[in-house]
Amino acid sequence: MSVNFKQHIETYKRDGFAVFPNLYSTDQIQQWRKRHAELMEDYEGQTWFGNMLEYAPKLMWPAVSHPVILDFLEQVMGPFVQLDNLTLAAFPSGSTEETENKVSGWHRDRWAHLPQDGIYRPPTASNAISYLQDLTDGFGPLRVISGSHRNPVTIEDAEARSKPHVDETLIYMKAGDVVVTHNGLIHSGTPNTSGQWRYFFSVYYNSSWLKYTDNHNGPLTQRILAEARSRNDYRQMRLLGDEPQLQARSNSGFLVPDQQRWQEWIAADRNAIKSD
Ligand SMILES: O=C(O)CCC(=O)C(=O)O
Repeated sequence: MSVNFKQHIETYKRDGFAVFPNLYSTDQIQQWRKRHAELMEDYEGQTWFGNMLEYAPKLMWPAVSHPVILDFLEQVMGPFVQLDNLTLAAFPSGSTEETENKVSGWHRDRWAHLPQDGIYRPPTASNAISYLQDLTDGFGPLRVISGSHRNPVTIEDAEARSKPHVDETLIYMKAGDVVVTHNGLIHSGTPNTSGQWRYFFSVYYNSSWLKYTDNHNGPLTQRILAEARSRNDYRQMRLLGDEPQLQARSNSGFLVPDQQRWQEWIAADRNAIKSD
């Protein structure tokens, strides 16, 4: 897979998001939808599931550890990328009259802050969002306010938080595309009026210097961690909160450019992996 990382990094820094087309296969998407339907049946109509790694480790791990997403995030966050939470949800369809001229709810994401000064700063968390169907006007596009990860954009009026915004961009994601958002980017979904479920899938990563939201202590998640440890795969271990180098790397002295250090650590992690 050839991905233009330089272009994606520039876009992400400028706009607060970057779209990676076609990262997940139709087969994966079908399996994730099927698993969601099973969970809905098991949990009597619940539609929102966090902790998805423990619910479906084999189906979910390829998304969580996707090399394109991780390579990208390591360039914008440094090699400090952990899984904060993994969510699979389905939004029911509502009527067009009720949802006319409405958005689902503008917000910045977990671990963000209100930017002050227009200057880009690396994210403390980043969301890899995808949808398990193409987003049309009926299914409801993703809406973003470009640049709001750098600028002190506020929406203080409660009613305006569910109205279209003058500076919004609508993104009609295709099934299989992944949009990676800076946690300071203001965004919103759009109410679903398609007559079908609208599936939303979020792999939310945060800095491994922070706590994480999901519970990574379940037996199935721990089995993945044990396997990563057996290969000395620090990048995969770190995703699940285990990072032997954290104390040294988070106290490195900070006397050379961060980017330079990050590349050294990324290479060191790669070289440490045991080959079979
Ligand atoms: O529904 C969507 O399209 C976006 C949802 C979202 O951004 C969120 O839940 O944080």
